[in-house]
Amino acid sequence: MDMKDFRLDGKVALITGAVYGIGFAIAEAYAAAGAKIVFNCLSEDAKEKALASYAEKGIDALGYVADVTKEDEVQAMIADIEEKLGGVDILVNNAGIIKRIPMCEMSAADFRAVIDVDLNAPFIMSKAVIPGMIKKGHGKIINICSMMSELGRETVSAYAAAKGGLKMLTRNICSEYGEHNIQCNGIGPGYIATPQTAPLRERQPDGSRHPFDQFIIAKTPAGRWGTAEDLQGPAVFLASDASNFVNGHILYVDGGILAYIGKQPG
Ligand code: NAP
Ligand code: GCO
Repeated sequence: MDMKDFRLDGKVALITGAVYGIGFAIAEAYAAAGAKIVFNCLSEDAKEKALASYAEKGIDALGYVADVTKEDEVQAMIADIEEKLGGVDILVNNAGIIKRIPMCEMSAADFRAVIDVDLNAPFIMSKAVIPGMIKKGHGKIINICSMMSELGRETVSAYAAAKGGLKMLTRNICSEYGEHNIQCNGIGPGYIATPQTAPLRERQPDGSRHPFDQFIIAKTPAGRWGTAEDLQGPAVFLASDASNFVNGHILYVDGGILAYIGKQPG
């Protein structure tokens, strides 16, 4: 066992939606491990802001404006990466949205929008990079799943359906392309303090913690929300040669939520 197996030197890593939050933290860790960072986002403004954020960290990232749900934009981005950098070695399907609406009040359009970004897009992205990975003789695809890949809760029907589907897409890519030395695994973060969960942590008018914030603290053996940095080590492991015989696995990084019935109230 050589510790260099945990390095990413010489690898090109594309992390979708990596302008802040979990994606940005994963990109930071990959850069520290030696990878060339590539990201996409939805606007020139977001790209410029992200490039500045990366530069502040000493990371010379390559950014694209590309909507992960638009196959033509994705194909053009991947073709340009192949021309400029020789293709993608590591893909992290990180870009995602959530719409917290009771199912019977949710429009079909809203349901489809969540499925489009959180499930259809990882299919589009993976389909775009796998041919190049086959030519290279190796590849890593990491899908950012969720507690909702295993559990439901009120108001997140579309998100849970998407993340449950993403778990099975992960296993199917493993099944279909493992023979090409492509490993496809998932990371299932617990409740992480990012802009996506900010509404669940807002202080109440009386200054008390949000009820959901208190609920998550009681449900998490670690007794805290996760940080994007908590995901960095697992993400580097799954992108590195150290995990070449790990395939089709969802690595839950949740502080123990899935193992725990929850703290007794009072
Ligand atoms: P976030 O703060 O909402 O960031 C998501 C990023 O994805 C944003 O930059 C967003 O762009 C981008 N994005 C959305 N739709 C896109 C599209 N069509 N094309 C390109 N980029 C797009 O989310 P996060 O908390 O960092 O979560 C990142 C991933 O982890 C998501 O897949 C999420 O479901 C998953 N996750 C999060 C948690 C958590 O507790 N935070 C836990 C488990 C799993 P804009 O900035 O333009 O909106
Ligand atoms: C929610 C949260 C969660 C987290 C994450 C948990 O409303 O329940 O947004 O879904 O984002 O997916 O793993």
